[in-house]
Amino acid sequence: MIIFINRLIQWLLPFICAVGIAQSVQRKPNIVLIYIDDLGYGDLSINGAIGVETPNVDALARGGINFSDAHSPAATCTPSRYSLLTGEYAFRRKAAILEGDAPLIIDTDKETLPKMLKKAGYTTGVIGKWHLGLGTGDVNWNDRVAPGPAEVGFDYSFLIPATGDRVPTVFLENQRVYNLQKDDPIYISYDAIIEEGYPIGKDHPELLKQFTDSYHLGAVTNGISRIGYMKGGTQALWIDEKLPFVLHDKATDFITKNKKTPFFLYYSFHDIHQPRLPNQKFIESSEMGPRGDVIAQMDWFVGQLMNQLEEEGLIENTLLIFTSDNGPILDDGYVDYARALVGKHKPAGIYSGSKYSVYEGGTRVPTIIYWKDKIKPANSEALLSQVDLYASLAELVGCELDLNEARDSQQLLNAWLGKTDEGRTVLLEEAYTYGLRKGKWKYIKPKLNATIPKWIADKYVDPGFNSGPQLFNLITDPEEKNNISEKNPDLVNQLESELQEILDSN
Ligand code: NG6
Ligand code: CA
Repeated sequence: MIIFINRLIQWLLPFICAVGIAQSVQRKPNIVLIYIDDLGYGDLSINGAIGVETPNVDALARGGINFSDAHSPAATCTPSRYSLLTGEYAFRRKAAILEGDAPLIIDTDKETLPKMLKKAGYTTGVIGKWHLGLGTGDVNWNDRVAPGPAEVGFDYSFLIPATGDRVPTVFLENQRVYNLQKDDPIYISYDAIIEEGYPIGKDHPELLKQFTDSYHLGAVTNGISRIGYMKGGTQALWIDEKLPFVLHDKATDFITKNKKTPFFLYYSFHDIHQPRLPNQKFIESSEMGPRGDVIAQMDWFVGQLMNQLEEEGLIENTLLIFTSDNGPILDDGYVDYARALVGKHKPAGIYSGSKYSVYEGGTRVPTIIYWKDKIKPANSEALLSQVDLYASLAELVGCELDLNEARDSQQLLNAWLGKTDEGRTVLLEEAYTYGLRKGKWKYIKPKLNATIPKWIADKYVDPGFNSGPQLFNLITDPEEKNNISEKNPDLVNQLESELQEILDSN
């Protein structure tokens, strides 16, 4: 009987959400998710940045909820985005940073955040960085590239396929290369150098605007050498310094075209990821060199988007979420003097670690919810993960989830809207190993004899990698400096088994 009822509910769900819309078209808010790349907790002036001003984002934080303990699901991009869009922990899919020719890692029959919102009557769009793979392997970039965003629930897409530092350095609009000329087809490779392809940085340092480490020495386009090799598509190549303007135009078009229906815009910035090449307008707009300048650039574009929402009369009916996909990183491949010029600025605020790290700095990211006149401005210490946005937004739009849908996503809408400080009781942090937050405790699972990719080992290893278990009391030691695991063996065992239970669940 129960199975029958479940099936019936499952079958009826699209209709249930649809009836919801028919009754309340006007009341469903637009949802704009501004997803910044590699922005650290401390990189906003409202959170203590030194040497760069972020007046536009600060205004959102002052007029909305500014969270101090909200987390990206993981300490790198692909796993965080996988969790955000599926409501599932990334370890279930073994999600890790993908190359630019990797297949799509979201199964097309899986429920996703945009599919759920579509059922609730939303028009959905993704603009900006994707980095979840495309196609099924061996992609032909001269044809429609599928499966991709459309197959996982986006009505419109305009993508940076992977990262700014990976080929192909072209946009895809609705899964076709933007501005591709038929007589100049595109080929890319991550293994072998392509004959007659773009010159490579390894052999042509004289072509480079910004020097790089030994990992980004492939195809040179627009004076920047990237990871991977590429040939063709000359007219389609993006110009890094203009990239945010292109994304902004596409985002504003999407909003204008869809303002009559509720829309969901996943606006995924390239800033402040490497390579950091601010537009001329923003050069020296900070005291920190390119990394600070692209923070200022990002802030300006957020302000421009808010102006548009205001001008189009959409601001009162738009829920805005501003956050980042992982913690900050200074030097991550290109010589832009981020480390040398950081001065007193602390990209992760008081927290230890950075992007790639299981310490708080890896996942505790700036998080702001803004909804003009609908929420009371406040600061919130609620413990939250972006994996929870799925179930929480489903609640907001009146969509009931199927039993197996978004299984790791907790419905915490009241915490996101600042009505309570009660968030999660337990939070999983995914990085090269796992962290578990519970109450005041932070436990870090040991990862002994780990094979660490050489580039991580070279630069980013946290003290404590390959060490034993670590336990911190975040109330007295938010900086995770004092490992108290040896004094608390029972607690360590208990947290280890709770963490293992999550990892073993399937
Ligand atoms: C790493 C790149 C780094 C950056 C990162 C992805 C090397 C040595 N480093 O592999 O530059 O592109 O991937 O960043 O290759 S993320 O924010 O998309 O996760
Ligand atoms: Ca990132």
